[in-house]
Amino acid sequence: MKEKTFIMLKPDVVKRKLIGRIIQRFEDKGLEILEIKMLKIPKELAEKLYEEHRNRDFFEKLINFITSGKVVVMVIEGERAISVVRKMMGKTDPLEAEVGTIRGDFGYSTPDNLLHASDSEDSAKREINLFF
Ligand code: FUP
Repeated sequence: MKEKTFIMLKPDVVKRKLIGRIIQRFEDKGLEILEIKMLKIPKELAEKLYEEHRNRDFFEKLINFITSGKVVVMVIEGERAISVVRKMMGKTDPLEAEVGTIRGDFGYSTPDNLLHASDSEDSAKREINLFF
């Protein structure tokens, strides 16, 4: 069944000029980009996106990073897109992420771990509605 998922390329991707190479991977895989835009996220919106982490010790650092520069947000569609994109993204900590995943190939630290992608149908709906 076709699914839509929400992806955000974080400020490290924009600063490191990796936007094209990362989007290329999704297109090469056969996923379709339905929506795309670039923006600097207001603090309140960043806090909403990451509200499940509000009480974690890394929350402030995460919000500061996400609002430190422009991000690219996308809606991507494809067969089982949510889990396919999560697999392509790799584990949260790029040092743990498998080689061949985006975080495994391009990342070396957190919270600048390149991208965010929805982890369930409910979060995909919620996150798409926050940005589009
Ligand atoms: P993920 O779904 O892989 O992006 O991971 P989480 O939703 O668990 O975490 C969201 C973001 O919080 C991560 F991308 C980076 C940051 N984070 C940390 O900085 N330290 C942690 O221990 C966990 C998450």
